[in-house]
Amino acid sequence: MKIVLVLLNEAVARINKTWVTGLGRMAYAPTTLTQLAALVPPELNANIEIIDEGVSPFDPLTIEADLVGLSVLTPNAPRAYHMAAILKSRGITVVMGGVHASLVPEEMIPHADAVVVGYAEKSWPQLLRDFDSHQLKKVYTDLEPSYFQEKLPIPRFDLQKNRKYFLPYTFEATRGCHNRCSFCVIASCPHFNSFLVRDIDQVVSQIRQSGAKNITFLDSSPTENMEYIKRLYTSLIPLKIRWNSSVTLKIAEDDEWFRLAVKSGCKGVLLGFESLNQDSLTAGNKNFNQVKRYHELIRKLHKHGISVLGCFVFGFDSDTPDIFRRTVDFVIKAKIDILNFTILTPYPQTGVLKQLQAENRIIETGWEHYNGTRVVFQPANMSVKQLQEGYEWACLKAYSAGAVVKRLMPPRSNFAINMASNIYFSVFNHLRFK
Ligand code: B12
Ligand code: SF4
Repeated sequence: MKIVLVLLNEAVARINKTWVTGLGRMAYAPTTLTQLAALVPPELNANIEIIDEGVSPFDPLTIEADLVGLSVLTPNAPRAYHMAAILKSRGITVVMGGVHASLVPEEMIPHADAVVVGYAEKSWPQLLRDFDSHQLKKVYTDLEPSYFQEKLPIPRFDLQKNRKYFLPYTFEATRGCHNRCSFCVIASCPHFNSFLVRDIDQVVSQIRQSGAKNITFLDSSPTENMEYIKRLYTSLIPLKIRWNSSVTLKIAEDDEWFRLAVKSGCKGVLLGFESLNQDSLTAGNKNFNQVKRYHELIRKLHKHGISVLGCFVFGFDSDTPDIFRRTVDFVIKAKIDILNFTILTPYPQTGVLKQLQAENRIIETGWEHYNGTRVVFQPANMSVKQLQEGYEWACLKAYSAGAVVKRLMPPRSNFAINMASNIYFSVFNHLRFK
């Protein structure tokens, strides 16, 4: 049996430049495909191929497979449906899973031979056994995600094009989140919002087995359980690795977090600042972020040799047209190492979507526009054009040569990798917006 697992990425595919995919993602590899590949039952003797569209093209017209598994985030759904039609016309069985499958399974069902809802550690191996015995069902759902605490196989890094990523080794220690930010899919989707932790010995053992010395945790919000995370960091110390992970601003005053993070090899954190408007944070149900503490926290992280990937969202109801200039000025002054700006996007099931629908403010329903770079709703305090143009201006300005130099100089820890990432994102933004 030949199985091909594909992680679609319409952003890279849309640019359609071989050298963009050739360059590779200047960041981490996804973990979805390597994990799904590891779950394929050994008795099926399957030949498995994984394709991350972020770094390799995928052509449904030429791919050879018995079964193609498509991992679908919302902006990729229309392409997934188009590709599924081609694959099915060639007699290839199409299975769809991923966040969009879990948010709106009913939409996906007509396009796929089978849809996997929620996490797939139990359902995916069962689906493959059913396929092998010609008993494929239409929908598979893991109702009890407690298997995350069980022993899981090590991700199949051997199938991944490791050389195409800066950080090929990605892991998970926790899943889900306790918080309920109104714009976040993890918060609103019942399949993903329970906070789960893995057995620390297993996490450590998987990292050790992989032989990786530079890893990334793709957990949504691992610092939700500080007691757990400090035990994890303590167990990472003997591995002598370097690691990156997302965190929330809840770490700000926890000196022990800093001590253990540094001692265990923390080199970078992803921080969802989201906004410089405290009112927007309150409306988004994320007012544990205190804007007045941002500068101090970034300084503290830099002092400890930890780089910051700062995420900001534009288009909250309290945002006025000055938000773009204010944010760019802030990120330069605060010297944030790497930036991710997005436009507020009302993903299925989120509180933001419910509010905008109730107020009749959705102006675009095509999922291909729901990629965080397009305005799909009527903003409250500016026009659609102002939000779209202000967002693109902010991306280009914050990644302009002058701004990059101001943000990264004088050189701090991780200077070379941060500079390389900034150059990549700067070029990527020009391709997207110019
Ligand atoms: C790493 C990551 C990325 C990576 C890789 C994407 C990926 N799918 O792995 C990159 C950088 C490419 C990325 C990009 C984006 N991301 Co992202 N990303 C994440 C993050 C932090 C972790 C994903 C992950 O690895 N989870 C762990 C794995 C094991 O879980 P999983 O992918 O869900 O897979 C499990 C199941 O879903 C299922 N499954 C998944 N696919 C398939 C396929 C088959 C065939 C089967 C059987 C099962 C199956 O089985 C897996 C094992 O249980 C999540 C947050 C989160 N914690 O999920 C956000 C998240 C998925 N991203 C999100 C968003 C918004 C984006 C962007 C639009 C952001 C942006 N504006 O730039 C882009 C879209 C890119 C594009 N245009 O295609 C949203 C999802 C929105 C949505 N409705 O789809 C999330 C949930 C963040 C959030 N809190 O809102 N992202
Ligand atoms: S803290 Fe992060 S992962 Fe948790 S609900 Fe808010 S945005 Fe989502």
